[in-house]
Amino acid sequence: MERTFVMVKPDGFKRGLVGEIISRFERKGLVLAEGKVMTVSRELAERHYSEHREKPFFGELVDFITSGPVFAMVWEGPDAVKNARSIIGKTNPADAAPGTIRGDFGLVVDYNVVHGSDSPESAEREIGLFFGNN
Ligand code: 3AN
Repeated sequence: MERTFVMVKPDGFKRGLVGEIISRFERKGLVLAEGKVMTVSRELAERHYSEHREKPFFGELVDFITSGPVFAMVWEGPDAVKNARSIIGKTNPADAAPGTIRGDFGLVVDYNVVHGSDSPESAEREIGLFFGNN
């Protein structure tokens, strides 16, 4: 059994997509282990996105993720990280297949609706950041 971290970003939250997104993970068979509405502090955002610190879009990424409420979740199941990413779709919604969350609800990479961990190691790191190490 594996865990992954998924977050409905401020654009998805504002658009009322939390229920739709939860439903897609449940239909796939993953199990919701944690979930909460929260506002991400700049400190948490900078730690969460530390791998992108040198990228030109880092400032905008931090501004965006701290701009309003998000819905943070932990999902469990076999291959949870890969299964969650296949439900979410490619980073750029323009490349994401229809039927994926980003393919169905996203338009541009800056506002791509949802985040999902990219490896089991990132998942544990991100779960620790957002939920503490429980
Ligand atoms: P993913 O969220 O699919 O794992 P990452 O980790 O490469 O993708 O990127 C983290 C976030 O940074 C993305 N969700 C997206 O919002 C933003 N991002 C990635 N690439 C770009 C880009 N070229 N321009 C603007 N924002 C980007």
